[in-house]
Amino acid sequence: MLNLVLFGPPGAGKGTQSQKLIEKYGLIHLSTGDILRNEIAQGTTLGLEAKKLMDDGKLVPDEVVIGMISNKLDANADAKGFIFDGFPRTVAQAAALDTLLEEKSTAISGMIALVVDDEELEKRLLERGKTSGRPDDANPEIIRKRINEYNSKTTPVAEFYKEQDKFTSINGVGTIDGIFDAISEVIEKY
Ligand code: B4P
Repeated sequence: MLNLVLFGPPGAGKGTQSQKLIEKYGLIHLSTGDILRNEIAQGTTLGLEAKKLMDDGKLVPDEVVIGMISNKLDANADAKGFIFDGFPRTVAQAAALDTLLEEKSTAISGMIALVVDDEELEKRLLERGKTSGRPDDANPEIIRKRINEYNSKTTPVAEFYKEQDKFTSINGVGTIDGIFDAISEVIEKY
């Protein structure tokens, strides 16, 4: 089973690359951002709570996203593998994911981190904000808050996978196809 964690700051291209990877490798795409936005669109209690935090650039509580991922793993028991996009975003989420996968007699194959500088991230997110309708992409202050949340709470997740010898970083600035080729090269080695 191929279980990939695609890692990087907001706007690094995780969602963009995931779309190409699911086509090539036939994996199930689990994006906690997409699942949360779907809850918001449906107006669920969870969605309403999450919206307040997301619109303010903050992370949603660990137990909420861990529960969502657990449900998705159960619902896709016969999958060839998964791409985890935007999850885990904290060390607690990473530890919980290890436990959930162990219960299913599988594990993370590797984490691939996309490295992109802050200036480029801000540019991409503001550009997407013109058409996405996402409140968290609409203003520079919220975008900087998201990048700060990433730096304080999410960067330690890379250490978690480095300790397991499962970490690779690649340059996330360049053409979408060029970055995709670099990711594919890493995956072929798993
Ligand atoms: P996410 O939905 O994960 O959003 P993201 O970080 O903005 O996305 P991504 O990196 O995938 O960017 P994309 O490819 O689209 O999270 C949103 C919010 O949800 C979080 O702030 C948090 O509140 C909450 N949340 C989600 N998961 C959580 C968790 N596990 N725990 C707690 N809270 C959680 O790329 C961005 C733009 O760049 C696009 O417009 C794209 O076209 C462009 N782009 C991509 N690659 C490019 C390239 N190579 N060159 C130029 N532009 C490129």
